[in-house]
Amino acid sequence: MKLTYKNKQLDLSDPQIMGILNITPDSFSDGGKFNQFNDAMDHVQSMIMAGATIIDIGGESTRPGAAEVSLNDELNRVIPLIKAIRENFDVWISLDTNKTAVMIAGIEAGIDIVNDIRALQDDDALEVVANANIPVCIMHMKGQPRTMQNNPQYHDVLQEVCDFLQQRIDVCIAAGINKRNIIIDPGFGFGKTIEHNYHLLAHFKHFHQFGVPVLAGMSRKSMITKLLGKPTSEAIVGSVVCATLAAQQGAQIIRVHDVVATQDALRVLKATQINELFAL
Ligand code: 7PM
Repeated sequence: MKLTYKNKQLDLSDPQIMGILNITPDSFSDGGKFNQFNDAMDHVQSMIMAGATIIDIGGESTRPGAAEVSLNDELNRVIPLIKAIRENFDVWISLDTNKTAVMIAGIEAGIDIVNDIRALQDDDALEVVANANIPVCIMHMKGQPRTMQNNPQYHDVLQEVCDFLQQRIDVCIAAGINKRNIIIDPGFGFGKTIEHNYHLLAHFKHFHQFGVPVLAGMSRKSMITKLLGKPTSEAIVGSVVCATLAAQQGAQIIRVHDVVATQDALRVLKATQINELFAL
C-alpha cells in the first residue's frame, strides 16, 4: 500500500511514524513568537532525524476537553509552521483539524494529509478534500470532545466503530474522494473507556477489512496513564508497547509523541520479520 499526493509517494509496506508536533497555545501571537516557532521547527527536525516520515500539526481545536479555539487563532498557529516545514524539510505534513476553512488554508500552504477527528462532517469538507485529491484520515469518535468521555457505552464497540468507518468511507467515495486517498482510524480515546480501547487494540487487525491504510494513535493517552496510574511523562513504555502491538497487526501509520523510542520498537519488530537481518 502507498499514499500518493502531487508527485510524492509514501510507501506503507512498513509502518510509518507520524510524529505529533507540540504547538503551545498562544504560540506566535505574543512576545514568545520567535522562540516558540524555532522550538517547533527544532522539534520537527529531531522527529525527522529519529525516523518520522509524517509530521502531524494540530491547532488544539480538536483536543478533548480543550477550550474552543477561534478560526483565526487556529490559522495563525498552524499556517506559518506548515509553510516553514514545507520549505525546510522533505517530509509529509498532516494537518489535524475539523474545520473546512483550516483545511483549505492548509492545502494552500502545502499539507499532504488532512487528519480529521470528525471524519469530514463539517460543511463542505468532503468537497474540499475531493477537489484537492489529497489523502485524508477519517477517525471514529463517539459523541463530542467535551463530553465524550462521560460514560461512553457500546453494545459491541468493534462493530460500532467498523460500521461508522464503513459509512464514512461510503460517504467519502460518493462525494468523489478516491478510495486510494482514504486512511481510517478507530479513534483511541475518543468516546471510549479503557476497556473499549484495549478491546479495539486487541482486535486491531479487523480494521484491515476495508482495504485502506489504518492509523493508530494511542501515544500518552489515558488508556495508558489510567491503566498504569502514571502521569503522561511516564507513559512512554506503555505508549511504545501499544504502538508495537498495532504495528504487529499491520497498522500502516502510528501517531506518536516519542519518535525515537517508537522507531527502536519498530526496528525490533521488523527484525522478527526476517528481512531486516539481511540488511545488517
Ligand atoms: C488531549 C486529548 C489532547 C487527546 C490531545 C488528544 C488522534 C488524532 C488526536 C488520533 C488521529 C492526542 C489527542 N488524537 N488524530 N488527534 N488519531 N488521526 O493524544 O488518535 O494527541 S488529539
